[in-house]
Amino acid sequence: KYCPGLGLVHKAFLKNDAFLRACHGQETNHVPVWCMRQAGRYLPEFREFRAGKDFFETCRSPAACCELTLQPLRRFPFDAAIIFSDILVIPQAMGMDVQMVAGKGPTFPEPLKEPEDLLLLQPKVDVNKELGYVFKAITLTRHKLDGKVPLIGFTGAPWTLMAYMIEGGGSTTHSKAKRWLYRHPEASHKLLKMLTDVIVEYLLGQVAAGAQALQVFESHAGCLGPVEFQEFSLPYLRDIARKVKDQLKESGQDVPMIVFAKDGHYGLEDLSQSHYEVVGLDWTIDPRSARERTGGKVSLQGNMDPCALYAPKERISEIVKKMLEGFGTRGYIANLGHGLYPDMDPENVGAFVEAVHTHSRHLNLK
Ligand code: 1CP
Repeated sequence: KYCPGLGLVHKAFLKNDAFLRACHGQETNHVPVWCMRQAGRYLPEFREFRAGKDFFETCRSPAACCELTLQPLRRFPFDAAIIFSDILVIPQAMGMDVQMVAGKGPTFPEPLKEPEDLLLLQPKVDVNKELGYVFKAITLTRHKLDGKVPLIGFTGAPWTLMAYMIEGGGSTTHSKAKRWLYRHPEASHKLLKMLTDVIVEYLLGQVAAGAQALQVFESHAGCLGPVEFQEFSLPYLRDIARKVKDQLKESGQDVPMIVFAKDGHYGLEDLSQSHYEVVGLDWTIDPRSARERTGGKVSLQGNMDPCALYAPKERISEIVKKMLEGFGTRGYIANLGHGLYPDMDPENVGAFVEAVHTHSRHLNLK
């Protein structure tokens, strides 16, 4: 297979394909595991590397992104790497200013306020020009990984990105963004469509650069209800998967896609029929009921409460065992129900990974 920027790559070069096999529901010796935010502030080497550097400057440096992606893999036997970047690089590529403010998180000095503001966005984004730095980071990281584990690329989903672009940062209610859904439904769809177009190109660019799986983060599904989800989130999630897959099929590529709609399990049945191989779950759903509701149609990923990592190691091991028994070891990727927090003990992250590997090997022998 030829990928631009990658030269000749071959599947056989992958030394650990457990994650990709699990995405496709195939048997594995152990359940693969990775963590959302596995590159992050809970690691002293991350804090040291990032110290004094602007967050989005770091995102724009392929060498820095590569280093930060690899850091957690030097410590733990994770079964996948996720490229270090952020979902908010897309609003930036569309012409918006986004800054990372210490203690506050991502901030848009000039968020979208009214539908007229859509005219301020780039109508046609050249992803190679605006986001080529992410593609370079992916290619470099893929080379440096040398087939150790697969590399996951990612994007924010349209509704989640729209919410940030209107709220101007994090929010508990998302009332400014939801105001658009109820007051300006047409403009909302226009924005969601613009985002979808960029996202499709962005994901295809990530695959061309070497990403071996793709995760779509609908982090703000939880502030929508089932009706709004049906209208403003699901159709775009489907569109993204279908368009990316159609394009990849043409070049004979098969790249599994994961959809993670946090707090959106009211939509679980629909998500399991949205052309994604894997549905990611937060911790508010029981593994067995998630399996039932998705009818064995997809692989599942998740969903230990991140806060369980504050428990003593023996307790983590018990929680993991129960989770594995609930999901079963086939078509399953262990993860947390959301990202790691900065105050988590790296040792407990290691205990989590080890528990997944040990218990799942054991369960597979039964
Ligand atoms: O200085 C720092 O280190 C800031 C912390 C940080 C990090 C490590 C931010 C700010 N982003 C990231 C990297 C990041 N972001 C990754 C790296 C890969 C990995 O997982 O190891 C990923 C996948 C993201 C994706 C992301 N960014 C999401 C989706 C996942 C989720 O958490 O739901 C979201 C919502 C963001 C926005 C964002 N970026 C950063 C923060 C603190 C936030 C959340 C802000 C908020 O809503 O309050």
